[in-house]
Amino acid sequence: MNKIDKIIALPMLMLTLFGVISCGSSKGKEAQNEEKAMLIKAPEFNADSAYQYIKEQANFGPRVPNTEAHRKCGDYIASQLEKFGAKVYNQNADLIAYDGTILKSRNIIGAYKPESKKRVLIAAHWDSRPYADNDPDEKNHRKAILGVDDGASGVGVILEIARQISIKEPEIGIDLIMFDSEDYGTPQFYKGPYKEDSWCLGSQYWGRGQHVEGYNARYGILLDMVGGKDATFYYETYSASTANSAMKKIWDMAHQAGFGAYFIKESGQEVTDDHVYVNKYASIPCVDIINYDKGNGSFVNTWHTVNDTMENIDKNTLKAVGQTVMEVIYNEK
Ligand code: AHN
Ligand code: ZN
Repeated sequence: MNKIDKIIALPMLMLTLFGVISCGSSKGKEAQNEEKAMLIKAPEFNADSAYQYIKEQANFGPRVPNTEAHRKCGDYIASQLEKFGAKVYNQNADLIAYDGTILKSRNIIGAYKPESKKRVLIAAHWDSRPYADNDPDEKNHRKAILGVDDGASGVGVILEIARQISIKEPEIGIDLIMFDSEDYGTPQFYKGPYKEDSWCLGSQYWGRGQHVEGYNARYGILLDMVGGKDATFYYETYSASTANSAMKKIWDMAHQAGFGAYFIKESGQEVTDDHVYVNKYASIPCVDIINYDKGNGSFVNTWHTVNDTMENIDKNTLKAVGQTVMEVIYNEK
């Protein structure tokens, strides 16, 4: 080999070596692309339809337990699930609030392929908070909130998923769980004795005894505040530590489906929400998709205020969440 050949050979060798090395990791890329191509495309989630289901809930007024609006909305949700061909279960229970009030509660469950052992559950809470205790105006603190983003948005997305399932079922069984009495937790103004676990009463009840004996699911997906404009969903830290693989799967799917602007791959905050009790009591890993404003270190500014109304619902967000969840469940085998 003469000198000039050596000058060429060395970089060639390096290129080859580098080629081999990068091939090693880019084989993963190719395989990844193949996997992507193998993904089943879920049916098109219709955000207009989800929006309509949110509005219908809001039209009842605040769905605070022990009120007429609450009873009527419960019937509405159950009848929608029935209309979309689900097997409907009602879990009625008297649950005790932070101040001793007995809440006539109703968890509503819509099951598809109830005989299948392969299941995923999707949940939201359907009640709305009796207090706007985060409102900047103190005079509003004892007023009930309309709970459009906080409550109705998750149920609206779930009802649209039910409608989609009624047209074309995914391969696995799905349980759509509407938890009651999530948002009757101790208000900020309360001066009485402290009571533990005052939030998420419906999911605590369900976690301690499911709607069918021997119930199990691979994992759960909880939708909470999924309708706000420019919502950002971070890795909620309880989900990250107890349901990490399901969580990653959801966020990866969101990015593949083009909704990466909503599903941020960074850790957020820990939230005491229904997913905690699904995991803690029923031992089912559960992921919370919840809008969190990381810049402000808080939920959106309409949260637990009298401004949690239809004006703040954005169909693009409903689409991002609804389509992502559908892509996830239609790709389960
Ligand atoms: C607490 O504020 C303790 N948990 C938030 C869970 C929640 C309330 N989601 C909606 N409303
Ligand atoms: Zn709330």
